[in-house]
Formats: sequence, C-alpha cells, structure tokens
Amino acid sequence: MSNDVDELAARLDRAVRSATAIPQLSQGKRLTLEQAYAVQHSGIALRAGRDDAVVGVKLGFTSEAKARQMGVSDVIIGQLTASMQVAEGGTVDIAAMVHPRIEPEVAFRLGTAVEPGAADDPLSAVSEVAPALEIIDSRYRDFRFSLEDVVADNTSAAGFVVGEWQRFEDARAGLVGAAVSLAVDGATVETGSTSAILGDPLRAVAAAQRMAGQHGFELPQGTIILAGAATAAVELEPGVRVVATVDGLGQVSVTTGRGRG
Ligand code: OOG
Ligand code: MG
Repeated sequence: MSNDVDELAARLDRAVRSATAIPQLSQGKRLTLEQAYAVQHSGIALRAGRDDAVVGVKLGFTSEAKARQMGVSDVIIGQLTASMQVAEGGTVDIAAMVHPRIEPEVAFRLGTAVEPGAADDPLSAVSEVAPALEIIDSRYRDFRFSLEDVVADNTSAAGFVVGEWQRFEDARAGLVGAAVSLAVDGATVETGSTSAILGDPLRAVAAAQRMAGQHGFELPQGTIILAGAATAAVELEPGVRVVATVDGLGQVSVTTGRGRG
C-alpha cells in the first residue's frame, strides 16, 4: 500500500498546487481510515520537503452544523502548516484555491507540549486562546467526499487566521456558550455558539490529544489547535472582508484578493 499511499498523496498535492479539483479517491479503490491518515501524513511530508513545517492541528466535524452540511459525522484531525497562516486583517489569495469556504473557529495554543494519547488533563498545557477563521478548500470535485477522502485531503485545510491571543486563564470561564458570528462585508451570514463544538469547546483539546495518539501526530509546545467550526462554512468570494466574532474573545478578519483565476 505504501506506494499507493504516496501516489495518492502526490495526486492531492498536485491538486493543491494547480488549484484543480480531482475525483474523489473513494471512487477508485476504497481506502481504510488508517490508510487515509497515511496519505495525509505523506502529503505533509511533501510540504515539509518544501520547508513548509507543521505549526498546528485542526479538528473537523466537531459541530453538528458542519457534520450536517457535509454529511460526514465522525470527528477528524488534520494538520496546519506555516504557509497556510494568513496574518490577522491580511489578504488571502483565493485565486490559488479551488472553491474555498470560510468558517469561524476558536484557536488554542499550547504553552507546553502535550503527550499524544496520554490520559492526563491537556487543558493545563494550554496557554492562550483566540478567535480564528479557517479557510477550507476541498481538493475534490463539487466539495464532496467520504470520511476517508477528506482525511486523506488533510481535512480540506487551506488557510487560517488567528486573532489576538488572550491568556487562557483569563478567557477560559467565558468560552463555554459564547456567541459566534460570521459576517461578510458587514452582513451577518452565520451565527452559532461555542457550545456547538463538542458541547464545550474546551473538549477540543482532549479530542486533539486522543486523536493525535491514534493517528500519529505530535503536539509540541507552541502547537496551534483549531477546535472546529461552530457554524456551517460559507463560500468565499473575491474582494470581500470576512469577520468572525466570538463573544468574550473578540474579532478576527481577513480580506480576499480581487482576482479569481
Ligand atoms: C472538512 C473540514 C471540516 C470543521 O471545522 O469542521 C472542518 C470540510 O468541511 O471540508 O474544518
Ligand atoms: Mg474547520
């Protein structure tokens, strides 16, 4: 399988780099979940070879809103690399993407390393929290996929923006049940609550620890953890400004470039 794994990873990597959608892998030979994570790891190794290092992890389908939107219900984990990060208030080049969408998230940062799969409480390792935006861009046609497809495609990860970091200790109490909204050019397009994330967004850190243990991820000091979207994702158009607001954490924004292809 390992040649197949690398071949599938190369196919997805070409799709990213050429911003061209490809058929779902599950249309051919069916992958197991384990093989799908192996494809994801192989794709991350290709990025590492281009000096694009992992800086964090992201959870997917931690909210019902997202699971319902995509018709996929198990929680998944993907990897964030340095080149995916867009500065707060910065501009993202969506011409280099297939069919990008954006969603509001909460980001955690680890002040100390977390041991993957360990049973201790990982929240004591969290030093900061921030409002965040994630840009997802499935490399599959029509933004449709099976669970194995989307895991192999690094959970559609394409970009992320982190707002101002706050001390976790100070923000922690207000994180549960905080209102979340997403606005495009000043008009609110999605609303939700941080409770949509696993019932309590703080659970995302333990979920990341558990899944990192299962699927071979490291969680070193400084790791950014995206907890998963609290609302459905919205299509990202050229020349717009998107703002996510998480009550108690503040706002985070990004602008899209004018060009599209
Ligand atoms: C997969 C990624 C899901 C989330 O926050 O739930 C995700 C996708 O919807 O393409 O990032
Ligand atoms: Mg997400």
